[in-house]
Amino acid sequence: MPEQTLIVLKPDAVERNLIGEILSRFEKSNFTIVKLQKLNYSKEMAESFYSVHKEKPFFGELVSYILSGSVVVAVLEGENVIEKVREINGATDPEKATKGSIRGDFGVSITKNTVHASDSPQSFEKEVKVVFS
Ligand code: FUP
Repeated sequence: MPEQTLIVLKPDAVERNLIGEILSRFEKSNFTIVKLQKLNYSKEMAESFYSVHKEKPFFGELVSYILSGSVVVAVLEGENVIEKVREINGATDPEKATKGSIRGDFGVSITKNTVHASDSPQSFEKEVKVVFS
């Protein structure tokens, strides 16, 4: 059964014209782009999207960063896509991400880490409703 995940190309990716480069990595890994849109989060969307991190010290910074510019959101589909896309993205902190991963190659900092991907089917269901509703 093909699985789906949600990815977000964050403001640092969009500002540096990395949309094509990043999407092509997912396509070359044989994942299908099912939905694709450029948009700006509202404050309500951002707080809901990141609600699992509400109590974390970095929550405010996370929300204000995702509101700082346009993003590209996409639904990707394929075998084991949730786990595979998180491998392609690399570790949360670009300094720890391997070279060849998206965050390893393009990440600026732990906040400006270029890309988001759902970490479970439950997260995907929640996140897709926030960005495609
Ligand atoms: P990930 O699933 O790899 O995106 O990482 P997390 O769910 O752990 O974190 C979500 C977002 O919070 C990350 F994209 C970056 C941000 N973050 C910080 O800004 N500081 C931290 O110490 C940890 C995460």
